[in-house]
Amino acid sequence: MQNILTNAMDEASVGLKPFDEPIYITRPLVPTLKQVTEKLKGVWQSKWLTNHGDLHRELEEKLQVVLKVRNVSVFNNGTTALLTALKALDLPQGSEVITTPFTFPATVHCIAWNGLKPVFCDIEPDTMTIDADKIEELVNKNTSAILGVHVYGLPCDVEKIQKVADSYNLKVIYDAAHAFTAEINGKGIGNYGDISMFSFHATKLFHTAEGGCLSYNDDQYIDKLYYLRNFGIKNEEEVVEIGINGKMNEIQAAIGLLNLDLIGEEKLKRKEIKSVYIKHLALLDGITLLEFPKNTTDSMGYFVVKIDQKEFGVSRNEIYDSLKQYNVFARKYFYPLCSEYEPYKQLKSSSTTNLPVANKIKDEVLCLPFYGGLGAVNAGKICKIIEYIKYRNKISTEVSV
Ligand code: T4K
Repeated sequence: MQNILTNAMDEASVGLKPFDEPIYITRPLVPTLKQVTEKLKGVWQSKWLTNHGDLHRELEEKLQVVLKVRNVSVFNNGTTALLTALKALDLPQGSEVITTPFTFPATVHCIAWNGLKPVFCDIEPDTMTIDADKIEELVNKNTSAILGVHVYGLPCDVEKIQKVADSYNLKVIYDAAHAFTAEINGKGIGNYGDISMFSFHATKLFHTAEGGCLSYNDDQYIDKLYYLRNFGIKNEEEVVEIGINGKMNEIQAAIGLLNLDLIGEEKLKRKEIKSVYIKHLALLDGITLLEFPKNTTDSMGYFVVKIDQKEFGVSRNEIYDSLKQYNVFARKYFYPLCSEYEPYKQLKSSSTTNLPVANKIKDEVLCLPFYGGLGAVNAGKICKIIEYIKYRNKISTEVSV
């Protein structure tokens, strides 16, 4: 078996050796230290480090334009932002929020931390977002809201979801952590639902090291969110809400303002990497590439493939493990499903019969390294490694039969 491999397509003949440095799923955009120091001069002079400083305000104003939304409230991270969004909606304690199991734990934890009950709905096979056609059957008299996730930046079926919500008087919240600058027909994704949350974590295309924001059209949330984000304090003598400390500090805001200037170029670099991945991987049987619907824009946060083990010959897990041997650290976002986590696995809606699509897809998805600094050449090399993994398996299967 070894001989056949060596003669036909061994690692050396295709120029494959592990990367010298680990290749991670992403690397954060960073402005130069000089730029950061320059930007922080005013902060140091004023000694105003947090609590709604000038840079915090400037970032909110700029984000309204970039995200094409009416209102933006920035937070110290996306999770606090989402927690606060749910709090602001005043949903009845113990009521049910229909959501997706195919997401980062924060989405579902925010529901539970608010004293609400998550109810899992299956996902749609192509976009992997909550299946809008399956929401209605989960609605009952205790349902108060729907929390959709624009996973990998792929928009949920926002129109259908709104229709169900309107029929049953439900609130709609979107976790748009992955969807910075995503649009539907030219409209900023943060305009849909009652409130949307964006994450500005270091692993996101646009980041403030840690951070996040809420976007919303209804002005009634401006003051409410302002108070909730700052312990409920209205003024020195009045506390009007059961608030939290969700404030973004000036150092985070400074990084954000500088990064806003960098994301255009970063997106172009990612576009090139995306086209290299597509060119090579589209040729391999058993790999499905994610397609963004025509009327939507890719926010360039993730590059995701789905592996059909039967067709590809190798499972997603084997590819993931084999890539590690080449110093490539792909990620299985989102495996396992949130419905399989200890705190949620007993829920009725966590049953595999309720979530057949999500349970299939969780074993198929693989997020490949995707960031400008990766470069087209390295992206090509990752494709070659994947191709080699497939080929190696094919040869060994042929030899063993
Ligand atoms: N909703 C959704 C749908 C989300 O995906 C997230 C976060 C949230 C809500 C919550 O938003 P935040 O509260 O975080 O704002 C990462 C991120 O930590 C997390 O923010 C993100 N989703 C999730 C999808 O990915 P991990 O556990 O995979 O991160 P970690 O530390 O393994 O980092 C991944 C790779 O990134 C590392 O291997 C190397 C690279 N990296 C990471 C950091 C932190 C760097 O190069 N530099 C860095 O500073 O969760």
